[in-house]
Formats: sequence, structure tokens, C-alpha cells
Amino acid sequence: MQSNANLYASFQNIFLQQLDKVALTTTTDITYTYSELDQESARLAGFLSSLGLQSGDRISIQVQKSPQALCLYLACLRGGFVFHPLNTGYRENELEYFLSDAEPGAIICDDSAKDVMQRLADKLGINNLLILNADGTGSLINNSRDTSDEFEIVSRESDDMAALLYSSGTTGVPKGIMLTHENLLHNAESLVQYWGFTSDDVLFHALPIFHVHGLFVALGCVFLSGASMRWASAYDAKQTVKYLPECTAMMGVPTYYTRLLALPEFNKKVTANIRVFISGSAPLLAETFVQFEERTGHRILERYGMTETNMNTSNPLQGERKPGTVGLPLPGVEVRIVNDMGNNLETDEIGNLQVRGKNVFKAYWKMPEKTAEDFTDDNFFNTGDKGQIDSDGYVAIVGRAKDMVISGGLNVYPKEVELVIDDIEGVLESAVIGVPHPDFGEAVVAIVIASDESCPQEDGLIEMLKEQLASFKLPKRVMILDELPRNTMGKVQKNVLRDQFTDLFESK
Ligand code: MLC
Ligand code: AMP
Repeated sequence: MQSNANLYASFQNIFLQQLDKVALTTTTDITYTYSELDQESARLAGFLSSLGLQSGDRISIQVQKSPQALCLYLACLRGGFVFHPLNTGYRENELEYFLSDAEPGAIICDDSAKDVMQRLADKLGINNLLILNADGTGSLINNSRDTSDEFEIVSRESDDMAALLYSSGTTGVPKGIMLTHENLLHNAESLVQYWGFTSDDVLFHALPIFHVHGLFVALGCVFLSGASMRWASAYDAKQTVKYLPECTAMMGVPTYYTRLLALPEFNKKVTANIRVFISGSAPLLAETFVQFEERTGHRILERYGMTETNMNTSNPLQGERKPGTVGLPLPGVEVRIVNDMGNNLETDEIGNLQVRGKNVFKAYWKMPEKTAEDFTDDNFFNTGDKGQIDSDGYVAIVGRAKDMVISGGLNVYPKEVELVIDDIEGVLESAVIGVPHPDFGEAVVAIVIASDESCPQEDGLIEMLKEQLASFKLPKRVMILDELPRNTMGKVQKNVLRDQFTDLFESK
């Protein structure tokens, strides 16, 4: 029985059984043993504590992926701090929102972001700013060098917050999602069991570590099973082909798999040692599933989750993996489909997908009304996804009630982009949609209505948006029209626009 609910205590139980084992090997062949992860995270936790940071304090982190960044995540857990990772693509105005809302005790960034972060830290009264560069240099590591590599894991209750991750919303205002130690532990335990992870596994880890997928799904499976990783700082399909023969498992968003299929050298020989390919964060097209099986003999295992809920459903490791479905509810997760009145629907009927379980987040940070709005009286969370459940219990995601685009596994909320476009001189109004894209699954497209001739053309508009939006949110195309289609209530008919521009990228 674990007395300390700190997730790191569960990880450390596994680490201590195999301290000399290599936990990760980078693509430049630098290795870290479990003992080194434990010592480095102790040093960093001790150093952060010495700055006067208290358990529960948020630590906002915008750094490139590196083994040291991984140790920093572990240090936040063991020190009882709240890990607040930020996508490295965020611009100053985006960062200002996150930092002013999270009110962190410290910011950690790389040298290239130092000026921006210093400005924000001064403005928001954040006293600690530390540097961690991709190569492991910077004040965080330098200043912690003399700190002890022993640190007692800070005691946490199961519903204490371990991480704060932001997801934008249909109003364009990002919401902080409070994930507890219990949420993360429970989910990782079920995934290890469901996907059969053991200490013999070698996971190819190329996902970013600022989102749920690369962080809690991938790392949770590795650290609770004592497996090891080939650790790539970013995804590169050619490099993946080089490393897969030594790996036993891979996780990725669908774009990772379509990019592999685009390489002629990707074949059965490359994948011979792999026992499972897992896909999630965005819909995997049935045609990708089929092509992948034809090429490699592997049936990709698709699962479904979200930041608020961690993982909800998964196709089975043994048993039928149905393309176009996201599988069965994971152990301890209840999934139901309801109509707009909240009544349960029958098999195969399409409705709102709701989930309940220990995987589901505690609350939105500082947004009690929003939290209350998204939970039902019997404590199911309304995901905003439209789904159906077949007679075998397999769940399919058939659409979204929320206006959201998923591009390359990253969510873009149209409202957020529209607000920035509408502020540009010469723009009367805009509508942002997602249309099919061969690489990213969906691509962001902006439909813009000019108010006068001062409205910039496509390239000029995209250039102006670059200052304010992370690059993955930028429209890949801007179409300038005379007016937006509206229904009789005056609401913009985005489905009409999506139909009109559905071949924009496919025909290229
Ligand atoms: C990069 N670009 C993107 C993009 N990523 N544009 C749209 N969508 C994206 N996802 C931009 C780049 O900045 C660049 O802009 C241009 O597109 C081409 O870049 P690229 O070199 O092709 O992109 P690349 O660096 O290869 O990145 C693509 C990617 C990456 C798919 C490999 O985005 C990625 O790793 N995505 C995974 C995201 C993820 O972890 N999602 C999980 C969320 S958790 P320019 O202007 O410089 O040319 C979650 C819950 C769950 O959803 O269920 O898992
Ligand atoms: P995020 O808010 O980034 O965590 O994204 C979560 C959303 O991604 C979910 O609400 C779904 O809409 C979508 N999603 C995740 N996995 C899948 C999947 N396998 N199939 C379809 N959509 C998915």
C-alpha cells in the first residue's frame, strides 16, 4: 500500500529495482540510467526548494525536449510542485495569458526566450527565472550542481495537483486543467496493464513532452514498467526508420504514421521487432490503418483521450482492433453516450460522449463555473466529442460538438484565431475552419471578409498573424470572400465553408 500518493513515489519503487538499467538513450547516443534520473531529479527538486518554492507552487516551463527537461518533470513531481509545461511555439501574448493565470513561483525557459520571459516575469512579479537549454546548459543545471542528489519525496495526497495543462476553448479563452497525482497514476497503471508494458520494452519516444500524449501516456507506461526509451528530441520519419528495429513499441499521432508510410524504405523488416504501434490524439483514418497493415503486417492500436481525462478508451492488445473505432473503455473508466437532454442513448446511436473515472481531472483552474458546467450531477465529464458505441462495446468518435481543429495532433480553437484576425485593420470578420490535409489530418484555413481595400492579402495576413499565434495555429491558407454563409438565425455556417474548401489540399 502506497502511503505517499506522490506519483514519483510509484515511479521510484520501479527505479530502485533496476538502478543500473539504461532508462533512455538519445539519438546522439547519450544514455541515462534509472539511477541518474533519480539523482538528477533529486538535485533539481532540492535546488527548486532552496529557492523558497513551496509544494503546490506552479513551475512554468517552456524548454526544448531533452533528458534534463525530463528530469525537471520528475523533479517537479517529487518536490510537490505543479508542473506547468508550455508548447515551445507559444508567442509572447499567448505566454502572458498562461503565466498571469497560472501565477507560477518560477519560470524555466531556454536562452532564446529569455528576454521575453524576463519582461513577462517583471510585469507579473514572478521572482525566479532560470534557463535550461536543449543541450543541458543554463542556470538551472549550473546553479544546482552543488545541491545534494538525495531528496526525500514530498508527501502528496491523491487529489493534490501534479500538473496544470492548458487547453483553449470555444470562447477562445484557454482553461487550466488541474491533473492530480491520482489521475496520472491511475491512468498510467491501467495503460501498462492494458498495453502489456514490461521492463523488456523499448519505446520509441519522439513526441513532445509538453502535452499529455508524450508526457503522461508515454512516460507513465515506461516509468511504471521499468522499460527503456530511444529518445528523439523531435519527430523525424527517416530517423524513426533507423531506430525502430531496436524498439518494441511506438506511440504517435496519425501524422507520424502517414509520414512513415510515405517512405519506401519503411517495411516489414523495419518493424519486425515491434510488438505494438499506438496512435491517438487525432482520428486515425481507416485507410491509414489498412495501408499500415498491408505494408508491415501490424494493426495500429488506436486509443482515445484528452487532456482533461487522460486516456478513456483503447482498442485491445489481444483481441479485435476495429479500424475507425477507439476501442473499449479502459479499466475503471465509464463511457456513456447521451442526447442533449442528458438521456442515455441506445447502441449505435450518435450523441454526446461523457466519461467518469479516476482518470478525469479535478477541476478547471480558477474557473468553478466552467467546471460545474462541464460535469453532470452524477459526475460525468462532457467531453465535447460526438460518439457512438456498437454492440460489442467499441466506441467510435464521429465528430465534435466543440468547434475545434486537430492539426498534426495539436488542437486549434477557431475562436482564438478569429479573434486575432478580426483585430487586423481592413478585416470585417472571419471564420476559421479545419479541412482535410494529407499530412496534418486537418489544416487550419481562414475565411476572411474585408471591410475595405486596406485588408492585407493572404501572405500579408499570415505574416501579421505570426507575431501573435504559435505556428501550428497559423492558417495554412487564407481565402478572401465577399461574405460568410449564414443561417436564418445569422449564425455562420461553417459546414458550408468546410464543404466548399474540402479539396483545398487534397487536390494538390
Ligand atoms: C508544426 N507545424 C504545424 C504543426 N507542427 N502546423 C500545423 N499543425 C502542426 N501540428 C508548422 C511548423 O511550425 C512549420 O511552420 C510547418 O508547420 C511545417 O513544419 P514541419 O517541419 O512539417 O512540422 P514538424 O516539426 O515536423 O511537426 C509536425 C509534427 C508535430 C506532426 C511532427 O506537430 C508533432 O509532433 N505533433 C504531435 C503533437 C502532440 O504531441 N499531440 C498530443 C497532444 S495530447 P513554418 O511556418 O515554420 O513552415 C492530446 C491528448 C491525447 O491530444 O489524446 O493524446
Ligand atoms: P486535447 O484537448 O489536446 O487533449 O485533445 C483531445 C481531443 O482530441 C479529444 O476531445 C478528441 O476530440 C481528440 N482525440 C483524441 N484522440 C482521438 C482519437 N483517437 N480519435 C479521434 N479524436 C481523438
